[in-house]
Amino acid sequence: MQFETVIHDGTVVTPSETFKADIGINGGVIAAVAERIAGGERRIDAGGRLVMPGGIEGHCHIAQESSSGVMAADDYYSGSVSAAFGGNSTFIPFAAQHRGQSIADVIATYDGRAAPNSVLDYSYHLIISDPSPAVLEELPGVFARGITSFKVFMTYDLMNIGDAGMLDILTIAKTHGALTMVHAENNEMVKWMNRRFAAAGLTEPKYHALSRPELAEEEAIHRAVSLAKLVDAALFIVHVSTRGGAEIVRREKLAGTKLFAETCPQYLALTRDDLDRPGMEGAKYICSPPLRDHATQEGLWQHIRAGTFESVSSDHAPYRADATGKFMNGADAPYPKIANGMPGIAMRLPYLFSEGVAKGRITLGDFVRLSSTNAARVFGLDRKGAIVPGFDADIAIWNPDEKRTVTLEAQHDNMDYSPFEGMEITGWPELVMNHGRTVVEKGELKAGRGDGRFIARKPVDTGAMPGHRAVEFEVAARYGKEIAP
Ligand code: DUC
Ligand code: ZN
Ligand code: ZN
Ligand code: ZN
Repeated sequence: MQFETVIHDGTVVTPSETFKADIGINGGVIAAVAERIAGGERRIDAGGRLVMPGGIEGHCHIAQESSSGVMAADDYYSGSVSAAFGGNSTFIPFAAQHRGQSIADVIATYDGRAAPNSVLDYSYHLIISDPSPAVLEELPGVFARGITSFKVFMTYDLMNIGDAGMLDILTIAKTHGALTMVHAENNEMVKWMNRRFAAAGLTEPKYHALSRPELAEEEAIHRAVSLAKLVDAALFIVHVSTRGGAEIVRREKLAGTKLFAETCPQYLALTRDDLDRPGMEGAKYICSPPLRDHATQEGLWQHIRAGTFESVSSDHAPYRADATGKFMNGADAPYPKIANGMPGIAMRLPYLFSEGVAKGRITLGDFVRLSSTNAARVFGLDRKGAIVPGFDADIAIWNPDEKRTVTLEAQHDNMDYSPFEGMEITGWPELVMNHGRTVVEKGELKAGRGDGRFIARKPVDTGAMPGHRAVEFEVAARYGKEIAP
């Protein structure tokens, strides 16, 4: 067989195995994985390198207006370029409904933003902020288009849909095999804390963290899980930031609840002390749920190792530290009026590799699962997330020994700061491929605006519970190997 591209002499990583192999690629698809593959119109030398499935970024805010009207600094071009430089082949940003808007209008808007601009394959999670009867009627058409997940909020007055709204959506999702994602924080607790701090004149950025206590997340996660169980629907808890919340997820999964969850690098790398930097510097570290403490970081790593989380996602929410973003309401705005979120789409995988794999906290197989395979499985990308024949050639070639100090310039996004600036990283992606196209190679962008494709996703596969084990079996089965149960 003749191949368009052959990646040779690399070390291939799957969730369950690491082995030397060559990869043959034709028509954007992995056509062969074998010990030696000769020929190839293009031969890519991966000697001394790790060859892994390209990252799948399952949580990022691209070309999205927040409910208070702040536009993300990254559009589908800069967002996808930054993701690619960070080792991702595919991403799934949000298409966000504002109240009163029809879903058809939302999807058309995001198609217009994404299709002409994305250098990577993409899909959307639909954010629903207004589950009116007319909107609920539109949802089956959205699933039919291959948008099989959406996010709802339990916090923010302009987003929170209430328990009954969540039950309506969970019920429809269950009928169609869609996955409901939830931002879980108790809105009333946060608002009550905000009023108390405002009355006492405590409005600097550091009070943001205190205003959104761990209990607000833990209570909401417990409630969200209870609502999902009431109607027997699958649920995905986004950006878990507390040990208590993670413990609820772990317990429920062990009991067989159809539950998935993620955490994010910022909760592993930073603490609420970063909000107390001089002047208004702390505003750069305002995100929700907020940064916690060192004990939480350690606890979240333990949960990562224990399999509590399917994925580690960036929650890239890029608001510049100027009047277009963080300081939209003035340079001295009180913390409730500062945009929530921080950038990190390019740092998710280097950080996870460096602090996880290079420091011995997780295995290479864990890295592949957390960065790619599980997101593909959970979000219905049935031809992505693993290096197996028949799958898309979405591949990242990593130099596990490369050392870098993080700089803003290396992010390739439209931001004016990086919360990871100055960190020392071991391991970096050198070449990123999407559907057989080289997107990034040796620090250079090789793909063009609009080269990425919209990917229609499959329904959520709750038969894959608890997730990564099923993926291991599937990958092993394709290679004709056995894994002990
Ligand atoms: N939730 C997110 O998922 N991202 C940014 C801000 C928020 O509240
Ligand atoms: Zn959120
Ligand atoms: Zn987010
Ligand atoms: Zn496992």
